Amino acid sequence: MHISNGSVIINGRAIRHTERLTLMELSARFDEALVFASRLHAQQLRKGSAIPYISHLLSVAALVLENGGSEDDAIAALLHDAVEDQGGDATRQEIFRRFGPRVGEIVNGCTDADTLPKPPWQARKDAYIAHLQTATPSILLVSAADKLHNVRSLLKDYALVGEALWQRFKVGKERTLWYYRSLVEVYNARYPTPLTTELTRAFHELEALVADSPPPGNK
Ligand SMILES: [Mn+2]
Repeated sequence: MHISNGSVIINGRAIRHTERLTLMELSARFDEALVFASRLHAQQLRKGSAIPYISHLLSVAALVLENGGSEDDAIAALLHDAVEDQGGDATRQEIFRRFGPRVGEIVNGCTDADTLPKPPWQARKDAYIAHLQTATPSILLVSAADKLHNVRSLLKDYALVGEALWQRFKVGKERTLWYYRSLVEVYNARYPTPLTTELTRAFHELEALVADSPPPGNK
């Protein structure tokens, strides 16, 4: 693919250029990751819905490509929940073997628990937020794209079910919102890009929507 001039988005930033530029073409590795992710998550649904889980992985991969991610970043986006939700360390090893260490390290950086039972929620989330302080741009890109798609799903589902939405979350409304607020802060500090701006806007929309709503049955 070639384009002659103008601006391109590279790693989340608009770059002006005047020379011919060779843009990325996705290879058979990407196709392999698509099928691998689809099979791995075939039995999984999105939280509190009948939506096949692959929809989330396709959306996160699309956001990564739209925001200047590389092929490795996009493959990692397709596989970012594979270790956590589908097989733990055995799946991690298969990802390293099939897609290489660059993809494997991004998936590791997007995984907050790979043991069952998972460690306690607060310690796990505190550790994940701390880890983002030193995470690579690729990890920040995939992680922020993941959270943007989750916040968009929350906005859509809140319109459907209202405050009952929070029953899907082990720790309920306030701590779930705290987690997203903390992540948005880290992305803004470490990865100030249009993707982060969009995530921040969507999260503020969610906060405004749910502010001061009483819990269900408490009106
Ligand atoms: Mn995810």
